[in-house]
Amino acid sequence: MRISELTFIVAIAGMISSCGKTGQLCDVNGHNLWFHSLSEGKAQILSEDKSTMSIADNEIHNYWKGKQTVSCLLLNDAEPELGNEGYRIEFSKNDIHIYSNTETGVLYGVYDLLRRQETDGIMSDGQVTEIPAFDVRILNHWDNPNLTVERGFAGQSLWKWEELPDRVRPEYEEYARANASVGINATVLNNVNADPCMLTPEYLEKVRVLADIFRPYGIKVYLSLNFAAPKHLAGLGTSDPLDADVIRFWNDKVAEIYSIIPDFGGFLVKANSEGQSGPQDYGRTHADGANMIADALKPYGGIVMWRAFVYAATAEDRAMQAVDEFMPLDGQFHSNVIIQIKNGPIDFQPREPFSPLFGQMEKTKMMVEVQVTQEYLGHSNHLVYLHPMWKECLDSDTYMRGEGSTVAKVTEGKVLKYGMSAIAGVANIGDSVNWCGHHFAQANWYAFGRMAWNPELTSEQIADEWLKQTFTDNSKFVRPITELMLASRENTVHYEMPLGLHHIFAGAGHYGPGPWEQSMRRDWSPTFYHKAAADGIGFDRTMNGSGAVAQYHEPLKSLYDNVETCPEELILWFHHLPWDYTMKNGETLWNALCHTYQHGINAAAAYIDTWASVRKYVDDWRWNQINDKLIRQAKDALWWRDACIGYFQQFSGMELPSDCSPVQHSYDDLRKFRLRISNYETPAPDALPEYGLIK
Ligand code: GCW
Repeated sequence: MRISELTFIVAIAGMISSCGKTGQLCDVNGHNLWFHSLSEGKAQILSEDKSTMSIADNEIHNYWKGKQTVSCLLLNDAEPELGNEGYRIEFSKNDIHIYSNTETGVLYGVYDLLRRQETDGIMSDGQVTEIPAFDVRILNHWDNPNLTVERGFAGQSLWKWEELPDRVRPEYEEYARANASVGINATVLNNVNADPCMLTPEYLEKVRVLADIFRPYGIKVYLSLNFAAPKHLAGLGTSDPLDADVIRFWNDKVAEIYSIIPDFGGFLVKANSEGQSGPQDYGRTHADGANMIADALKPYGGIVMWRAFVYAATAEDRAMQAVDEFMPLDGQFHSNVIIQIKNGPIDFQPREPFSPLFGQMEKTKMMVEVQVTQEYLGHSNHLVYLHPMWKECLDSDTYMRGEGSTVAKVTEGKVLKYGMSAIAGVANIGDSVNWCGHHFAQANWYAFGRMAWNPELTSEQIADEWLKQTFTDNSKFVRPITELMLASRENTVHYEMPLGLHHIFAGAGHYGPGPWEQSMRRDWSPTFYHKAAADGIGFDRTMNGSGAVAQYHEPLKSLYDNVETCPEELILWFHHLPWDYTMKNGETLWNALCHTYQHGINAAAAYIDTWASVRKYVDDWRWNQINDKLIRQAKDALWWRDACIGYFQQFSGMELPSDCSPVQHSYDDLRKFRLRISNYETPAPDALPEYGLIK
C-alpha cells in the first residue's frame, strides 16, 4: 500500500457531552437535524478552512469522543477497488484508521465513524469497507426563483436568490454538511418546471457561489433547464433540437456554465410533460432532444437526466404511457443520457406497483426518482417514514433478465452494464427552522441519502440510527418509535387509499380526499381512477381492460392479471371488482375496504398515545410540535375515511360493518368543505394549516 499523504488527527476524548447520551433534556428547534446528539443542540461553527480534509479534520476534532486516536489516510488511488468515494475504516484498541483514495471518501469515512459513535457501532477491532451503490445520489429541488417551492411544505426556498451572490447564509454550508453526512453527492437547485432565467449570467453567478460552498463536501451542482431557453434567452425563432442555431446556443451555454462552474454536473429535463416545452413541439423525439443537450455536455463530462414522466389527456391509461413513449426509443440515447423514472407508473402515490419501464429498456440507462417531499402523504403534517415505500420499489423484481433483476440491480447497472448509475429524491427541504416542516420528515431526507449509498440497508436500521442521532439512544424511546415509523407508511396507505386505490386527492393541493372530483381532464380526475359505480370499484388493467399488465414481464403479468393471485394491496389498481367480491379472508370487498380504513384511523389515533408514552425522553419544544401534528394527522385520517367511505357507499349501498366506528362527518359537509391547503406551492411559512372552508 502506498500512502502518499497522511493526516493525523488527535482525538480529544470526553470533550463533548450530549443531551441524547446523558438523558438530560434541552429544548431544541430541530435545526441540527441528525447531528443533535453530537452537538448538544447548539448551532455549529463549521471549519474556517474549507478544504475537504480540514472539514474532516474539524469534525473529528470537535465531535470524536472515543479514546482511540483517529487518523485519516489518503491513498491517492492506491486501492482502485475503493473507487472515488469509497473508504475503509480499520479499528483497533488504540487506533482507528480511515483510508480512502480521495478527500471526499475520507470525509464520508469520518461521518460514518461519528454515526457509529452515536449508534453503538464502534468496534474494538476489525474493519468495514463502504462503497456507494449509485454514482450520482442526487436531490431534486423543485424551487423557483421567486422563492416558492413546488410541493414544498417547509417554508420557502432555502436558496435566497435575491441575496446571492453577495449575502451567503450559513444554512448553505449546513445543508452541504448534512448531505455529505449521509452520502448525497449532487443537487439540482431548481424546479423541473424550469424558469429559463436560471441559465442567465446573472443567475449562474449566484449558482457559482452555492457550487463553491458545496464542493468541499463532495457535492456537485446540476440545474433543470427549460427546453425553450433558446427562444426565451436568445430570441431564436425556434428551440428545435436539430436546428443549427439551437445546437450552437446550447454548446455556447454549456461552455459558459463550465467556465463559471468547472465541475458542473449537468441538466435535469422535464420535456413535453404537463405543459413544458420539448422536442415534440418540433416533431422530434425525446431522444433527439436529450442527445442534443448531452452532446453539448459530453466534452466536459456532464450528464443529462431526462425524465420519463410524460402523459397525455387522450390516453386510455396514464399508467402505460411512459413505456409506450420510451420503449420505441430504447437504444437511441447517447451514453451520457440517463432516463429518470418515477418509482411508480402514475405519480408518487402512497402505493403503486413499480414502473414497468424499469423492466423494459435494455439499451438505455435508467434511474429511479422518489419523492421525499410528501405531496401525496399528508405534506409536512403527517408522520410518514417513506423508506419502506422506496425500498418496496427498489426490491421489486422486474424479471428483465430472469429472477433477481430488481429495480435496484437494474438501475445500479448490475443487470446490464451501465458505467454510470444514479438515483434521485425530490427534496423536502425549505427555509423552515427544522428544514423539513415536520421533525420526522427529516428522517426521509436522511433515509434517502442512506438508501442511495446502500439500497440493501433495512428500513429498521435506518430509522434506528436516525432516531438515536436525532433524539436519544434510550431504548425505551427508540424501540416504540422505530415501530411507529416502520408502520407509518402502510397506515397512511390504509387511511388514504387502501387496496390499490389511487389518485383520489382533492384538486391541485393533493392534501385531502376528493373522491367525487372531476377535473376538466379525466386523467386528473379521481373518478377516472377509482371508477366507483353500482357494479363495483377499481381500474381494470387486466388483459380484458387497459392491458397495462402486459407491460410487466412474466410471471408478474399473469400474477397481476389474475384476480386470484394479484396481491390484495394492489387489487383495485389492476382490477375492477364488485362490492361483494370475496377477499382471501372471506369478507366482502366492501367490508375489507371499511376495515382497512378503520385500521388506518385507529393506527393514526394510537400514535398520539405512543408519543405520550415517550414524553420524558424528548425536549418540550419538539415533543409539543410533533404532538400537535399527530393530533392533526389523526383528525385528517378520519376525514379521509369518512369522505371515501361516505362517497363509495352511495354506489355500494352497503352498511359499515358493526365493528367499524361510525362516520363522523356528514357527506354534505364533506363535499362542501375540504381540507385546506389548496396551495400548489409553498404555504405561508408560519401557517399550520387548519380545517377551512373552500367552496
Ligand atoms: O406530481 C406531480 C406534481 C407536479 C410536478 C410533477 C412532476 C414539478 O403534482 O407539481 O411538477 O409531478 O413531477 O413533474
